[in-house]
Amino acid sequence: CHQLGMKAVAVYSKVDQESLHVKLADEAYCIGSAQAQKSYLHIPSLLAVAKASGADAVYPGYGFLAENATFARAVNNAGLVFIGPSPEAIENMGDKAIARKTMHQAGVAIVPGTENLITDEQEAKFIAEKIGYPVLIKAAAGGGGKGMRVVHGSSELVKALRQAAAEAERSFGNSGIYLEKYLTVARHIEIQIMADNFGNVVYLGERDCSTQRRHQKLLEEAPSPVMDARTRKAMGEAAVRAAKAANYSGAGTVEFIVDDEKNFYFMEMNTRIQVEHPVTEAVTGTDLVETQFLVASNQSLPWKQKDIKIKGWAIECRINAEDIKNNFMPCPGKITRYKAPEGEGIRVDSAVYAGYTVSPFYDSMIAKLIVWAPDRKKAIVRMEQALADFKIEGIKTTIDLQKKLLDSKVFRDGEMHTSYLEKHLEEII
Ligand code: MV4
Repeated sequence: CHQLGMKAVAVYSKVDQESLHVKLADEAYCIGSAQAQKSYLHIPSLLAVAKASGADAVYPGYGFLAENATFARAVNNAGLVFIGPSPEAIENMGDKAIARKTMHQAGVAIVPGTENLITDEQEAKFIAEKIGYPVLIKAAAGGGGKGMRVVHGSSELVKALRQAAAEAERSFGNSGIYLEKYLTVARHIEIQIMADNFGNVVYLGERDCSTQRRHQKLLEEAPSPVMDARTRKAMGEAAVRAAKAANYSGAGTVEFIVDDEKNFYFMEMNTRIQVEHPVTEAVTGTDLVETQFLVASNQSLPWKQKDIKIKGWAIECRINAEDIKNNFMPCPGKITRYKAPEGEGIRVDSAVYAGYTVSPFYDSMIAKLIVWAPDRKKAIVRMEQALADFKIEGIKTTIDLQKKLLDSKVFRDGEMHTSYLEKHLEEII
């Protein structure tokens, strides 16, 4: 905001009074208690602050209400600008079964599976036989791995369908489920796109997010070690078709699952800026958040597709307040020492400082360490040095885990795939 000459108004809950975003903003308002339902998720309080402060626009970031169509609609109806896509685009991409159908119709490859929501168990059984086991049951209202269930053979299918539907109903209030072939040795590669309000869409290359544990990303890199120029163009153009089919505006990410022959299939679209966006900024020389603001103020995109060039290599390590030795349990507490690494090609995005107390109420991510270097080898060395220079005391963090991941043969060889850590994490830590 300050870079664009704008004033920034922050909101915070009672336990976040000492947060960095509160200190950095021009004005800050307390909107309620620690429990997110009573503060960060409470739409009337947020709108009241927007009105009282005279704000023109609302920036949702990547948490809480960032992909909530009801919130986007409420912001627009209050005469403010929601910095993000339209409520309709958020809604249509939020239903993963609708998104799948939209993408298929737009000519984007989808994983073989059911065309519609499952209504008939015998038909589901027939489709599962046809595509071959293992298959994956996904919830229409899920996403990010929530509500997924693997089925290894036809004898398990009917029971799994019933359980999955019941669980989806309980978790999301929507029992809709669908089937896909489960690709076990595959990569999670996502394409960053940016669209303006005039139908222009560009892609900004890919991020490889295959290093995950229980659907939590640990480390991301750009470009992907398995990418080549031809596949990048094909995936980028598919992502642009996806965005156009969704009438999309703003920053978005199209997630693909990519098999070992570089066949790629649409998984879902995230309708927000993502945690790992800095690796894309680093290799494209762009400021995606600034561009979100420009697009929201009805300016056209500052680049054409030919202006986007991928240069060098970037890696992000997520630093979480967690105890790796205790099943990644969140580890809140007071930070007694905090020294972030600095130097050429090093970026730290963080909300904490020495003396800050990490509360147990929210996500455990406390910092993101991003490095850039001319090639992958140099980026890994730079990240190792930066991790060695990152000193956080008083709480347990994922810094040591990140050192071990970087040192692992599978990562060094660029061969991490989505199911790898489910089986081999214990060997690394
Ligand atoms: C898949 C898949 C393989 N086959 N779908 C996970 C998050 C959500 N975006 C979809 N996800 C996946 N969907 C099919 N048909 C693999 C993933 C996946 C994954 C699966 C198991 C363990 C770790 C994973 C990490 C990333 C993606």
